[in-house]
Amino acid sequence: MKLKLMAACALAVLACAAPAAAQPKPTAADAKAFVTNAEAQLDKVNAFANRAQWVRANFITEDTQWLEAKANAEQNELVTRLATEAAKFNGVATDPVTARKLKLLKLYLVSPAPNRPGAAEELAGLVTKLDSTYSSGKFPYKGKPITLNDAEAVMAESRDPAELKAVWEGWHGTAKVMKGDYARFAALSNEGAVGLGFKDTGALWRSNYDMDPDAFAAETDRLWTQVEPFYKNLHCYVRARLNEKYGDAVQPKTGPIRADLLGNMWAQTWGKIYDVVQPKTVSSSYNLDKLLQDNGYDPVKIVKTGEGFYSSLGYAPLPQTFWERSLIVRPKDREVVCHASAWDLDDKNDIRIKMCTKVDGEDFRTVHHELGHNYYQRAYQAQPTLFRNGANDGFHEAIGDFAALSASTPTYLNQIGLLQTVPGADEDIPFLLKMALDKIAFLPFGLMVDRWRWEVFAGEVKPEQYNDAWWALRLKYQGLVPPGPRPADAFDPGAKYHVAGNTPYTRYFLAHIYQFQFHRAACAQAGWKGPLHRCSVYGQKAVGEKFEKMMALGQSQPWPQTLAVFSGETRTDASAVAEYFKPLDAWLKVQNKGQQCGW
Ligand code: X8Z
Ligand code: ZN
Repeated sequence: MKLKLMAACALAVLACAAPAAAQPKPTAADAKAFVTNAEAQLDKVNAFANRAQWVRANFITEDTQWLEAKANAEQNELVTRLATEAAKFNGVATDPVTARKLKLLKLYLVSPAPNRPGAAEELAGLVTKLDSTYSSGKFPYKGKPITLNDAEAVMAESRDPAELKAVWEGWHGTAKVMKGDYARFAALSNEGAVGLGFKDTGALWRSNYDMDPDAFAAETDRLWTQVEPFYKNLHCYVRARLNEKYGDAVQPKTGPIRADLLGNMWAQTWGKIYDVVQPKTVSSSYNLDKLLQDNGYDPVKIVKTGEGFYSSLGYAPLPQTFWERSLIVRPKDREVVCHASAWDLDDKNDIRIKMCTKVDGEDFRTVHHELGHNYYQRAYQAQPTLFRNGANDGFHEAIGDFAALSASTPTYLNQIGLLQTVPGADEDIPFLLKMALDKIAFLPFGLMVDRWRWEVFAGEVKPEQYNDAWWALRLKYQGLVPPGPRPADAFDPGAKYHVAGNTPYTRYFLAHIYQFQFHRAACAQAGWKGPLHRCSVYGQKAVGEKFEKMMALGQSQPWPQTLAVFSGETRTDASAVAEYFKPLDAWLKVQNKGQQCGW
């Protein structure tokens, strides 16, 4: 009995006060040995968990959910135990690499489990179930059940407000079954975060940016202030055009925009309604959706084209196994997680993507986005386990978007034979408007998703307030309202993948700023003298080489130093966003004359 207690104490150092006096003080060498051993254990548990996750995401069944939850629980238990044990080196003067690894160990899990029997299993079970429920969500429409993909196509293409409202409400209704599980999941995740010394799960997430968590929150406020005026100009312009199209009864001239009119289920990108809001005086001579379709592109050809862009920067081709093992098209015969993702199964060369690719401009860009994750994973492969990650998670999301900024230019589309004639400067405004409908419209959404979760994890928003708090933030940041009153049992946050799938979201807000910083730095390196939005670094091997140097560093040092390696800058800075969109902002201000902007 006594022995058993001792063993339990050794595993849970923090919970046991008594044995401390008897133990010799750990040394720096002990700390180094500890992290080396921890990394070996992580490699082992991850190899199994990665496979289980891949299989569940590609074949959602009762059994694969069971297997994934078991693997994730084991991974979670191991990491939580290691992170707890790491505390015994607090105050030990370790070398800087070991010190960083000890810190990263505590930040490794998105949702650590409470350190008590059964908790990791319960948490992992909820995480798998929420993600699977979202991914297999369907609702009846015109007499048959439709998937999110079908619903998204209606949101993008329909211009009938009644139809948009019905489909929007149908999809959002699928999330209400998740509310109870989400509340339980949040409580467990918080208990785990507190066990590791964080205030709550939100504080854990905010601690992963090489600065104090409160300073990071303030940093996101600062960045939002930099871009908010531009978002408001875009909102104002788009609202006026929607009002012209749909009339006062559907979209009033003043106040917020109806969330189902913007071409996207979450109103996070608005590019699909370019036809509704396009400039009246000058039109765009091409439509990327149409170019891809007319030129016989299929999903695999889009991925090959994406690979071609990265090859032009000097990167080695994707391995043969990428093509054999990736999921590129939605299978008809089974449930899968269609939300796009990029995987590294073995930290060697087994990289893959998994997405239900459509042949359109949106997925042309998403393919570049996903491949960016894969090229990053490959670049930092030689780093030790705990450094095999993005400099921060915003970097990971920005790599592929940076590539897509060049790959979206008419110059590039012409170089790869998609576009016959490169339009002149007279088409700058249509081009920039299309880009802003995706990149600028996204910014407040990129911010508000985690503002909501930060409030939930901090206990400021209780389960009965989940939906109202969500819409308060949707209104505050995005200036949006739902198409009609929401039912009392609605759980609209759960209708967004990253909430159901427990993926932090501030990373995308950051990425929407970093990608323009990378782009500006890359164009300067390439000697580009023209406007930023017309620059493409396709084929610029020297740029690729320098970018690779940054990527290869992974998470081995604080991100500001890593940013400096490529761009010479040490801060996140939206001035590159402003520079890229400057001509459009000026144009929007003229269009908005006489309007009462804001909401
Ligand atoms: O989730 C993604 C990627 C996978 S990491 C497709 N994105 C966010 C979203 O879809 O909500 C990319 C941009 C924002
Ligand atoms: Zn991504």
